[in-house]
Amino acid sequence: MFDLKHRRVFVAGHRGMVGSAIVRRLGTVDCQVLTVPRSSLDLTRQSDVEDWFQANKPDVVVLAAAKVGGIHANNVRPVDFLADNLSMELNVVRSSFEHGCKKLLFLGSTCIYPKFAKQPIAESELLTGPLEPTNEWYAIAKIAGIKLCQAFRKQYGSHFISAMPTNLYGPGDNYHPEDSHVVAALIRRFHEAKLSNAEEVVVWGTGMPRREFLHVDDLADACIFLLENYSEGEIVNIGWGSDIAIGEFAELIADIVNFQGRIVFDHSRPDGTPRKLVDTSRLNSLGWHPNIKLRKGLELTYQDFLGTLG
Ligand code: GFB
Repeated sequence: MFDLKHRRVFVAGHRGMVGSAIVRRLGTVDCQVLTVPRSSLDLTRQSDVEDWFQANKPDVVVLAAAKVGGIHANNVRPVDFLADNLSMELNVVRSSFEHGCKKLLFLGSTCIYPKFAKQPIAESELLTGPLEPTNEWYAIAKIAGIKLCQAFRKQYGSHFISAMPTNLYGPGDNYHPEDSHVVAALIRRFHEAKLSNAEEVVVWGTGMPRREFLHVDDLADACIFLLENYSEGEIVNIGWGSDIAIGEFAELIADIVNFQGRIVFDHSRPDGTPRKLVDTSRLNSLGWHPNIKLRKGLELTYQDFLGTLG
């Protein structure tokens, strides 16, 4: 058991969907949360990161900062997804070590697993086969982050851990029509179609791929649980436990938004990984389980989206 009480906890990436959920969850813990806006600290700049750690010396670091995006953004901006993520990881993890951080949580993604990994995907599937091409740049950066944490543990005994969340959604998501992940993209598209009385909504790909979705508040709760209860080198999957086909998911969003027209599929857009349901038995056996059911979580997220419209 690692006690977060009275610790200085740095959440890198606190403005993002994941980082902001972790800051909210840390609000229930008696600790001091440290954040720094991107305008004051660019995590891709090594010497600036070193100076910030020298001045602030956090006890605990959560690395939630990352260049993220949906299937299209990953596919068309490989340099950003590989280079920015590698720089942030190296700078933050190494500075954490050099300035006496006692516990670090690195957040990866389930796209680190091979495209055709055995389902549900156990942590042991890492590096057993080729990656999905649309997100291999991001996946390689995240695999490097995992290995970096494991290297510090092996060489110096650092308590650096890594968690692999499944596809996430929730308040604070990026609702950009092209760059977002599927949940935010479809909430926006179905909502706009309803307002304009459109007859149909286009969903990318065949509708056949399956995705597992976890509400970001569940993810944040799992992160705090792992910080407090886990300190092994092996990565830990964080997921909901079941998945849904994108076609069926689109119908669910249409229902929540109350769009009554047709759904059509654009086969010229990529499907990506056919399926990536994770095996969460490692996390479940430690005693953690998710709470927020998909429909309820999506209804809350739709409310969050409406709030962004002003
Ligand atoms: O959420 P998404 O972009 O992430 O796409 P990935 C999930 C599935 O939804 C894919 C389909 O099969 C998409 O083709 N989809 C349908 C759409 N309509 C849309 C749409 O309007 N927008 C989007 N974005 N998708 C990302 C990786 O993969 O997942 C990242 O590229 C990361 O590296 C992230 O791992 C969690 O699950 O395909």
